[in-house]
Amino acid sequence: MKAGFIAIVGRPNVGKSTLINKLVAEKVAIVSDKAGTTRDNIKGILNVKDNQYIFIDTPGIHKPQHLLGEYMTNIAVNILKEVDIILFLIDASKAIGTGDMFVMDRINENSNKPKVLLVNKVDLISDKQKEEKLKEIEEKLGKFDKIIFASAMYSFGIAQLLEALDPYLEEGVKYYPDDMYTDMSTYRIITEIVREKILLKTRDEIPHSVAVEIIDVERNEGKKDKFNINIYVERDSQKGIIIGKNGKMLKEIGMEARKEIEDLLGEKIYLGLWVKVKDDWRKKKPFLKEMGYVEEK
Ligand SMILES: Nc1nc2c(ncn2[C@@H]2O[C@H](COP(=O)(O)OP(=O)(O)OP(=O)(O)O)[C@@H](O)[C@H]2O)c(=O)[nH]1
Ligand SMILES: [Mg+2]
Repeated sequence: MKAGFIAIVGRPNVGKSTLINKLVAEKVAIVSDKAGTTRDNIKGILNVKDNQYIFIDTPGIHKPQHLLGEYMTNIAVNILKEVDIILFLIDASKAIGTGDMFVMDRINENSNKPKVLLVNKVDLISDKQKEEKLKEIEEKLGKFDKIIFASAMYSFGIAQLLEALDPYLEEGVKYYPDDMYTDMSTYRIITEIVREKILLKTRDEIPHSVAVEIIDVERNEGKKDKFNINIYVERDSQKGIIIGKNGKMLKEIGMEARKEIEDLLGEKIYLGLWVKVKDDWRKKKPFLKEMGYVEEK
């Protein structure tokens, strides 16, 4: 038996959540094209023969602009101190920039554990660009214990990644039962599914201004359960956009989310979505706490 905790870190939008979902072959983390999608540390557990890989997806590390951003970056940075292996993701299709170097600095400050660099989105670059990328990595980021080229989206490089991590797992331990693949509760996954549908349909500030909470579940004998869910935004104008003309947008969000939640639960449900305004909630600690976005000490 061997096991290890592996933090998947990197700047926003490099594909961390896409990778963890591919690794555990389940959707544990939501994915979108908007930077800042993930707000929690999320475990994805993979058992291969006698190896247990415990991956931790993290929010993109960035220079925060408000309390929510601070929470997101802090939990991603703090987990660096606790894991056995650091898996640092960069985007192959973009030049290595200050955002990546900012993450590298946080890694070096907080961990002396093995560091594996995963160059993701290689489907977007040529073989020649791969060679150039290696030089750029050495110049801007320095040395790594291993470097892997992969495409989380196309499941390319996954086997090589598991092989690269194998020597760094700790002998003689196992932390989770075989059938457990995440630490996310079903309710948390449900609110994240709703948030994902909103992220995929909105732009500018809206994706960042949305929080989702389950208010209650009405259970009636012989009828479908009804999940009442609040969607919080920061201003009235955002509420209008999410509801849409004649409620069209909210209806679409509801339909898409409901289908996915039904697949997850294996039963039909009603979904009641309610849009509420909480002015500037991303800057307000009590509300962040209510949403679970405050670090437990
Ligand atoms: N072409 C390509 N796109 C990818 C790949 N992996 C992820 N993406 C896309 O990149 C975008 C961001 O993916 P996420 O997995 O949400 O990125 P993340 O690093 O978790 O982002 P944050 O949670 O915001 O930090 C999405 O549009 C993905 O579909 C890949 O291997 N190739
Ligand atoms: Mg993510």
